[in-house]
Amino acid sequence: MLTSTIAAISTPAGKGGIGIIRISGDEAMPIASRVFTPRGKRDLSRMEGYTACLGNAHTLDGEILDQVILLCFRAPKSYTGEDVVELQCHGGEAVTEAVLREVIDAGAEPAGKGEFTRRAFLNGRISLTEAEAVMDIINAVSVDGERAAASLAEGSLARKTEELKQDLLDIQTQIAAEIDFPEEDVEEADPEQLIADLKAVQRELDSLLKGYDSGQKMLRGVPAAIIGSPNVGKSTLLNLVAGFDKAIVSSEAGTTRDILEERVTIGGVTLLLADTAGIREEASGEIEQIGISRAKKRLENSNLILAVFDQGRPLSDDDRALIADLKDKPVLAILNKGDLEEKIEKDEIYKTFSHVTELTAKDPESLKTLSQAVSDFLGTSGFDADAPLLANERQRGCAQRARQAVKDALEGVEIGLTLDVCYALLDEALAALYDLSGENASEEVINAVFDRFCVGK
Ligand SMILES: Nc1nc2c(ncn2[C@@H]2O[C@H](COP(=O)(O)OP(=O)(O)OP(=O)(O)O)[C@@H](O)[C@H]2O)c(=O)[nH]1
Ligand SMILES: [Mg+2]
Repeated sequence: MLTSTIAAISTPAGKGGIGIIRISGDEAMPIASRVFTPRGKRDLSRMEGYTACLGNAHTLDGEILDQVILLCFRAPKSYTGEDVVELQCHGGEAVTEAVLREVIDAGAEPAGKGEFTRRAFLNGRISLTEAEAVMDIINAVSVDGERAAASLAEGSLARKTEELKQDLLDIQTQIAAEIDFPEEDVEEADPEQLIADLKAVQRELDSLLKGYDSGQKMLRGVPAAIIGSPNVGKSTLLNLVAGFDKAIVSSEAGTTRDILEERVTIGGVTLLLADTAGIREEASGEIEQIGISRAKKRLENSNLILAVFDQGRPLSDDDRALIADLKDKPVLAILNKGDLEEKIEKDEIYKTFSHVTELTAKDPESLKTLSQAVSDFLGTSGFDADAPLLANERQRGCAQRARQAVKDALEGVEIGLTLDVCYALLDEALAALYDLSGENASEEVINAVFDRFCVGK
């Protein structure tokens, strides 16, 4: 299977300046030479790695398709670790597809999902966590998220995992000496030292796990909704964050009906932010009623709810009903219309919600206040994009297993269990870390990882 030569379009579908066809495998260059003719005299079979060549891509019959640049990478110094040829086409999608078809007819196999990256992993070019990071970069929604994914791809998590494995192996060596040569007091393990070492590893794992949630928010964005009674200024708030007049604003109650969604970046985090219909008991008709039930549904699926209230009037029955509904939800309460004379019962809001911010959505200056409040709420203000990060549930599960085993070992030592029990628990922790980096990951795990990829990566 690994010896076949594969090909796919590696640029996203759609219109773009260039389209890249990537070919990887022993036959990459021989196949490319069947559909590519250099401008000048050049022997492609002797082309060196990291060099480029201008020429024409053509059908096997010689009909010219496009002017392309051929890039040559030689094994093992390529993305996959194999010979790789990339053809950069300048025509549109149709041309790129036509060239790929010829490449396939010339002997390449269509690449499966993530197959280039899978080969990179199987050839030892990258660890499983780095492979996963490749996909996280493709899907990252915010700039900080992208930086975090890039740092993963450079191996920050792989290095951290490596360090932790080494620490555990060192501890095991200490213990093994004690188990194997109980008589010799030269090698005796100091229980204080052992406990301190285990605690240090546990702390590292704790901090990895603790960073998981904020990392996820950075990588994937946070589904968020603006909720409130009619006319409190929800749409004005959406427009403030979006930076343009996305939603209709009017002094009429019940303006917004459909859910309006906008991807916005605020306080470094990307929110998938929805403006919703004002929720009230007495809706004016069927359409508003439908809007309200959509708003309620959206509220359930949001990890951040911006609950808006109007400071310029006392709380209404609708406001109070909403407050009761929102009690145990992830709410950042917004007291809007700070420019008006205060008539609202602020205490009730502050009493119910632990995160409250006061602003004036009409005033662009309020964006700063909101940014700060959002990043405080999400706990992302101190996010370090360069720190090692667990990128997905699979990785989190492995780290969790390792942490549990280390914790058990630590407790074992503290209550005086025999050292071989501790040794076995550390074996378990190590196995979890090996799973994390993919060193002994099963076929099933590897397949699951690469199934999430798209073709061409
Ligand atoms: N004084 C003042 N008026 C505001 C502020 N924010 C919004 N408004 C006004 O409040 C009215 C309602 O604003 P919208 O943004 O349409 O309110 P909404 O909550 O989306 O209303 P519905 O879609 O009907 O539920 C408009 O006349 C806005 O100009 C503010 O900060 N101060
Ligand atoms: Mg509205």
